[in-house]
Amino acid sequence: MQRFLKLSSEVRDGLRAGQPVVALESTIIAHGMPFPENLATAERVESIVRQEGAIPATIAVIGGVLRVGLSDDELASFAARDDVAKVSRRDLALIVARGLDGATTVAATMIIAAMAGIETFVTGGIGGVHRGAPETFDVSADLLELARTPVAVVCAGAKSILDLGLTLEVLESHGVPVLGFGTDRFPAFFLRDSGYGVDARVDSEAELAAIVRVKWDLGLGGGVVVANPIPEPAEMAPADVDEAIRQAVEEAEAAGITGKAVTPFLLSRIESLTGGDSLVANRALIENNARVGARLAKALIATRAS
Ligand code: PSU
Ligand code: MN
Repeated sequence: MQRFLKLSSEVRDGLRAGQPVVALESTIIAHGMPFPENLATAERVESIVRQEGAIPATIAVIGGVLRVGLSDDELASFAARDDVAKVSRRDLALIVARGLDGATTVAATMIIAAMAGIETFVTGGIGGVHRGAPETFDVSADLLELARTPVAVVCAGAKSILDLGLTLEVLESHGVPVLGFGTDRFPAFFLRDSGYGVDARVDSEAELAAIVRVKWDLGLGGGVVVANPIPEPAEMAPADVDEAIRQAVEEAEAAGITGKAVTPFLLSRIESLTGGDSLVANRALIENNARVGARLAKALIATRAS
């Protein structure tokens, strides 16, 4: 598989030298946030990871090559273009075989991070079980990837465009630990508490790293969800979030949106329906995740040495 994979020289040298590296996804850039806020956020996240002493590795498919670590121009191009495919596990072979460009979801980013030897991945929110899934079967491939691919995913939980109760049930079925960072509540992206609990509250990056390392050393494999709530000052009003999500879900159903188009449709409608508010919150939570992720990557390196 190494023939399909290309690491930037910074990422390659860093991994060889045992430095902490943090994977970042590109679907959030190409399909999760509007231009130019997506580019500003992606650049800011990379710079926070650096400030914390880790190397950022944004992951995407370019010309059919699995790329780990993008140049500034490549990042800017993914942010500005509107013709980049959304690539999850099932799309990877097709996009690579045809030599196309693709933005990687949480699932596809985990796969490529693991190929490259990166253990920590920072994003905003993971995909999950959609509302109405008992009828539609719409369950994000992110959850199945978390079940099988050994990467720790730092996120602010998931948006309640999803059925978060069912999402947590599926994670449990597949043996994916959901660790609350400094909280015993599962966060709902814009909100610090979804109404559901986590498996365990963990208060330091060192303990997160210890749990993740033991999971892999036990041979259990698979991912871990590190659920890091949005900082309090950036939290949105629950009533505003609930109403925007209710309306967005209703519009998606009325418009007959299905498959991989569902999540991008809902995200963009929520942005419009909440005005600029959701974007400000989005940015605050992912920057917060970048800080925790970089520290977790460092702590994971320390557990290797011992
Ligand atoms: N949720 C968000 N923002 C995002 C996504 C999800 O709050 O940008 C993106 C991520 O890339 C995630 C993908 O992996 O959507 C999930 O898509 P789907 O539901 O089609 O599996
Ligand atoms: Mn889906």
